[in-house]
Amino acid sequence: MSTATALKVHPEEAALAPIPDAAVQAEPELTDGFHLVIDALKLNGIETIYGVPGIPITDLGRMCQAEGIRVISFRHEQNAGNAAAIAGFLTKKPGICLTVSAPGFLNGLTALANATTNCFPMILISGSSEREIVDLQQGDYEEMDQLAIAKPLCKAAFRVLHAEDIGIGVARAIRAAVSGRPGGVYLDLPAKLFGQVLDAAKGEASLVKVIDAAPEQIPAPSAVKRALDLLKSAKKPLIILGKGAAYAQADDDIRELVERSGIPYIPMSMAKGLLPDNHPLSAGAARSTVLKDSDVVLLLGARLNWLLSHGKGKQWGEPGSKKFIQVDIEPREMDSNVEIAAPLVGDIGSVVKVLLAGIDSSWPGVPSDWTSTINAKKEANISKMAAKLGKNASPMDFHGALGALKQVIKERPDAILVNEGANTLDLARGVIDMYQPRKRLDVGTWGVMGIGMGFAIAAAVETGKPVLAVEGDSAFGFSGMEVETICRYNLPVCIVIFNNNGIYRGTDVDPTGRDPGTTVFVPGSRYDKMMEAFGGVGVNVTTPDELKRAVDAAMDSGKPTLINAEIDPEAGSESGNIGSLNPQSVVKKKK
Ligand code: ADP
Ligand code: TPW
Ligand code: MG
Repeated sequence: MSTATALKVHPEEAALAPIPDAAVQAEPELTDGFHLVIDALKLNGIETIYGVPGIPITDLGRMCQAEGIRVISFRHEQNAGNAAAIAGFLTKKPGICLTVSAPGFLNGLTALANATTNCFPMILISGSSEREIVDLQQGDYEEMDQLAIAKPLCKAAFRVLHAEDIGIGVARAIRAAVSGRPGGVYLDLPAKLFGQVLDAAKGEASLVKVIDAAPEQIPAPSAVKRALDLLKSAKKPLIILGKGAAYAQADDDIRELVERSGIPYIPMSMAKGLLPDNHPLSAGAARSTVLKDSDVVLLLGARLNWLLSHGKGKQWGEPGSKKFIQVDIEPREMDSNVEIAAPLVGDIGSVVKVLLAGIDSSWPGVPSDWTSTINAKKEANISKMAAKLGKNASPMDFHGALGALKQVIKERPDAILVNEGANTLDLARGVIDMYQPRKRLDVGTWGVMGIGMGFAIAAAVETGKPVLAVEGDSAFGFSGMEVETICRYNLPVCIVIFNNNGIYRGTDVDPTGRDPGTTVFVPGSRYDKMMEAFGGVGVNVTTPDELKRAVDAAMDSGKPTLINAEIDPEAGSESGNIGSLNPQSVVKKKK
């Protein structure tokens, strides 16, 4: 029995005179809801919780800490939730976010929904008010029907009403989060549950250790044959690696599949580094060519959503010119946007293994005119880009600053790069090469701003590696208060703010002259001072050389650092690379 369950409670302790020793011996050992939650999490290998304390979970956090679970306390639940979500992505174990009721729960909910959208396994555990009062809407403290609200925004939502069901509740939440397509799960724990007392032996027996939480799923041989036949028939094959492939942690087999088949590949943003970006078969620098001209495309853990233009349209060349093989754990992903000629439903680790078995002596290889077309395009694009990156000008533009950061990651390939913003995101994704799997963490499927500090904190906590967070000045503002958290836990996080005085650009004006333009911030802001306020290191830089020196110093020291990089306010473009998604008014305003 763990120390947590070995709690001795005498129901009338306070009212009684000292109890003779013999009577204490006879008392049954008791446990309660608090201890059972902690024991259930520990039994299932949960080592870290991200959250914000308050009624009714303050003591739960304290007791978790006392019991050896690491508790990282944040300044806002959304950041704690984002931390939990990315912890799930990095470890394949559900990341846990712990919040108070109604407002804290709602603050965490955006992160839960984002985790579900991105297929990150996460459990949001929120305390809640008394069921009887909530259901009659009698105005309890932080009253809200949280279970009903969470349900449409996550994979599964559960509530535990009886302490003896905590074990099952936690087990269900874990299995729902990590099995099949991973995602967010909500677990509702009403305040009353924590104080419910139970015989300790009965409590311990009620705990459930989840066995094989994400079972292997192997596709049928006929589906594998269909896919291999199609792949072998290709004249211009292409592999697209998505973040599902990064999540699967089948790194060696994925690399083997690419190298043995000789098929060129492009990585989606968070799949960068699965194979190093300077790999000879990377077609990242010839992306538009390969999307347009390929004939058979193998999707490995990547959805044909907006990020791939839904698999159709101009970007994909002539209609009907393409056949898709899709590997995904979620059967309903097949044919979601276009016809999938060869669906391979299973977990990526298992599927890649069976595909590899089929890349044998019968494998025809990849026609050399396809690879040489790609290589020519790549070389042209890479040398065009190199010219932009070498400038050491002041004021800096994005490319100048990114040239310096590209070099940092090249020299420190095990550092984790967190990235959000518009221009800051789109340009960094293209410029900064990644060399190792799961080292690039960004805004993902929704393009959501605000993941920065939560992701950076969890990346440092979960991996112990140095983190470089490259943040647009607007993007940073969504989670910026967590610099205090970074200092408090003394995490090796170096934040670089690309400070161009605003969203996209720092040049907007209010045509009436009354207020600042809607996309601009205080000119010349010094975000570095924020870090200094909490004992971290703040640096202001104006050239790429200064930037490189400051980042190197931060990474060498491991000290929490924020570098305010002054970027030309004129340098960016509206919405970065996705300006075309912006609706434009066609109506001229009447005078
Ligand atoms: P990207 O944004 O990088 O293109 P997406 O998030 O669109 O990636 O797609 C990831 C896909 O990977 C999802 O459809 C998800 O179901 C799938 N997936 C996640 N984990 C696994 C796994 N272990 N095996 C197979 N597919 C997975
Ligand atoms: C939760 C809309 C997309 S990008 C962005 C916003 C506000 C900020 C861009 O400015 P930044 O980058 O970060 O300074 P840069 O380099 O171009 O100047 N709210 C949420 N998510 C999104 N995506 C938005 C708003 C948006
Ligand atoms: Mg900006």
